[in-house]
Amino acid sequence: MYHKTIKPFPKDFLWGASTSAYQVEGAWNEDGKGPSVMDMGNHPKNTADFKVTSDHYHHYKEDIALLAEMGFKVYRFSIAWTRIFPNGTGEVNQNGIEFYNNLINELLAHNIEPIITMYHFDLPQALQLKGGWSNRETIDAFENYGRTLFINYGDRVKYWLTINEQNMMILHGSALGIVASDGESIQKKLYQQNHHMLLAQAKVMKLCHKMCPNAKIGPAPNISSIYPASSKPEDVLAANNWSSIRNWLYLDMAVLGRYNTVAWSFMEEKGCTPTIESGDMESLSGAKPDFIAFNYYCTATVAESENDATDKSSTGDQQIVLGEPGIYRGAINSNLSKTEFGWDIDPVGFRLTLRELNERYNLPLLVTENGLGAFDKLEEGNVVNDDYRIDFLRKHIEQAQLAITDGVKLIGYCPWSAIDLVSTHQGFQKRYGFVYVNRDEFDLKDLGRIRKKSFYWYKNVISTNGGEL
Ligand code: BGP
Repeated sequence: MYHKTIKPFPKDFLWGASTSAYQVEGAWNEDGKGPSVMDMGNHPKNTADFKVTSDHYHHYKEDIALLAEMGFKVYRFSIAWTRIFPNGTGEVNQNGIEFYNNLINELLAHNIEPIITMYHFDLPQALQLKGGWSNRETIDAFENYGRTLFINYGDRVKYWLTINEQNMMILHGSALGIVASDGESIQKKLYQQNHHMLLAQAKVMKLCHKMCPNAKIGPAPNISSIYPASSKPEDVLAANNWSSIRNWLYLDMAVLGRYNTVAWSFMEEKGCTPTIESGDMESLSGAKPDFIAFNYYCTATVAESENDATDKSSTGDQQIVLGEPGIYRGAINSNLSKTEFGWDIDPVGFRLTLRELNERYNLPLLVTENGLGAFDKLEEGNVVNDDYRIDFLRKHIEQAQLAITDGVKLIGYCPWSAIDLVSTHQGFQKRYGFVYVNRDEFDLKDLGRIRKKSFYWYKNVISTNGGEL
């Protein structure tokens, strides 16, 4: 649709950017922090580990000053569960409580609203050893952790996100370093874990509304529109299959309190429907989010499954689609270019995704990740000319504005990432930030902070409220 007049971004639009604790903080075993599954060395050995990362734990004041300089209205970060509860449950670690108190206060002192992700892939290792999300006790541990966060930070924090990319943890756990492959029963196990995470999320949303009536809470999956490889009806059906399994399974439950029917029939077909205990469905339908936060990197394109041994399962990368035997297979979209890391670039697909979410759920939307991973180069005179990132973000923000003009209730945009940090499985060489962190894969150098060209560009975007892109 071509619009004669493009609507401006709303006056109170939440411009900012995102990080996650295990990828940015470092200080992995300091001040009483317990180990998380991410600290247990699951990352590929030729990439940086998560021990020091960007050392934000020791640089947070300097980092927040930089975010303030860009004019951020919000900053989306995650709390490391293991700083609050080193063992996932039990005794609270006061040093951890204090670190996030300081972080939140520092942000507010700079007029930046915190948006907190409660859990971003880094499950406490102590819980993992007791079965992790397969164990229903982890649901209670998450609720207890949520309660502790609301008690300590609920007086100042208005925006909460429950679980980052639950769908990617279930579909691509090994790419994220969080699930060991475990033979044939793995899918059954994963969808049971998924059910428990959905329950944990519902409980925490309910609790948040009870304890912090002025705060808002929502899920934060990775959502993308799915294209059929052709107009062949079987391809279109395959796209519908993948969308139900990848997207709507998670959001239908979070928003509508029910299992998506196609996703359920997929689980039946694969013999991996979860065991649902009495009271579970009431808990799930009794909680409602205030908004939907979602991460968008690119669309996916799929074709009809061949239903033979040539169908492959997706594993290696959270954005590269291979397929699901008997359900769909990944296809190449020749209309799209790719990033240096092989991810499709699709700004128009971003507008489509926003529209689909808006139509399906009619809730305010918050973009909590979107961005370009690239091999940035620090050039002479300490400059980083990341014009490719500016181009990527500009095109996506343009499409976000068109989506707003289409009628989508978009409340904010937080690209990935505020500053450079360690990628999920491709180390420090894959950079996303507005701020360059001076270290290499293994050489920590001085960890200095250097403003990239995109830093100045984004500052102007924010100060003109998207008027100048
Ligand atoms: C999302 C995660 C982030 C982040 C981002 C970029 O899946 O929520 O934690 O890292 O993707 O991915 P990567 O680091 O693999 O490039």
